Amino acid sequence: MNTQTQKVSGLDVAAIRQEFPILSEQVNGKPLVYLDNAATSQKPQCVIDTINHYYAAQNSNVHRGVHYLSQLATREYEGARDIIKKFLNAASDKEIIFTKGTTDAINLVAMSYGRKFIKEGDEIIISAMEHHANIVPWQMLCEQTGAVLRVIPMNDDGELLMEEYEKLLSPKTKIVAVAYVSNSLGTINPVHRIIELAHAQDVPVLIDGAQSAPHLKVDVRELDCDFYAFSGHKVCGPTGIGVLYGKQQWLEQMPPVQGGGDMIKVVTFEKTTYNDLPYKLEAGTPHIEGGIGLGRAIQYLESIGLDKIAAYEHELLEYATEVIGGIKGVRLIGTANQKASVLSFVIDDIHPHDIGTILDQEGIAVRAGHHCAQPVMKRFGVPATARASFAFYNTKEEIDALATALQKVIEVFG
Ligand code: C6P
Repeated sequence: MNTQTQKVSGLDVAAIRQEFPILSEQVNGKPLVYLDNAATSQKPQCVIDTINHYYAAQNSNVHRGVHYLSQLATREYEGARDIIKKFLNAASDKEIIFTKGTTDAINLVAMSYGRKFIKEGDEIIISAMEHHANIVPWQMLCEQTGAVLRVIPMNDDGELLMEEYEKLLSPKTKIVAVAYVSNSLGTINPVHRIIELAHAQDVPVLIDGAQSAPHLKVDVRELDCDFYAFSGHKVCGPTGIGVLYGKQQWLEQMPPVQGGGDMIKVVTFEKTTYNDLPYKLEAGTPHIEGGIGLGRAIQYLESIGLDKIAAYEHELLEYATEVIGGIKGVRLIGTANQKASVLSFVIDDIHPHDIGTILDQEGIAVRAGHHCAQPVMKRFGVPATARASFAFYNTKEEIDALATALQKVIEVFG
């Protein structure tokens, strides 16, 4: 362990690593070096235990039973909602909608807000660096309604051209949807300014928080975003659970997209009245242990401190930029001034899949591909990139291991 690293950030990374059982695994006879955190984070023992405990001692359906277990499960599940509300500093539990993840949350807004408020000729603004999850649902909405998708361009460093954004905003704009942090470039977008400019024209803003939630402290009221979406599995929680935060004033007006149990008050064959928020937008038996596990994951992150996590990961990113970016033949894709946790790169003519395969032989996990951001690859004229993405349990030694393995890649293909 690099003691300098520990001292500057105030994190005891060696102790933190002990809490993640998977980090002790061997891969191809080498210690696992997990640098694919933007795809999904690893899980600490406390989250694994919470899920085990749920099935061992609490399992029951929620919001339905008068019996002990149902009330217990409901209390735990709603307790998790409250943890998330406080984590985001939302005004009310009614503003926290459990979803399957970021994708599901954005689709919910596109299909519900979209159906209600977006008509033919209206415009939806997204950015050039969006994940497919923040492109395709809006395209589908455009196909259904005749609305038009407008895209904020970016420069060669992977920074949004804000003056172009200002030009795109118009009375036709009905929503702006942008990522806080790009998964393929690592850019931290100026979301405060994006929201301010949109609100000046009464346009609501959805922030895709999939890559910001694990790394940046977000206060939705200070940010003043209208919607904020994130995934549990990227914040040390389980897969299949995520959150849509929405301002109550919007959620109240939004029709349900799915009908079924839990989202109703009264059903007759003639007419159904819908439940209050948040249940109106949560049809069916939810992912109960997912919600509870996510609550535990957020408590865990908060016990470390998002500010400390951000500072330490920033050190890791700076170190990796220097060490990996300094290797002859490596070209970094995404060199924005403000970045978080993601280092995307290509090496001369070596295909990123070959890079990923050789790194895997060394026990190093990175993602190689288009990262579900094909328009970004097109913008930078590459078919794919290799991407190392860091979490607070990574170390500078692991970045050194990556650098050594990349030298091997270059030797093999060079
Ligand atoms: N990005 C990556 O490797 P889901 O799959 O719903 O949990 O998250 C979708 C999503 C939306 N927006 C951004 C900015 C994202 O990064 C992701 C997920 C992963 O980059 C898997 S493709």
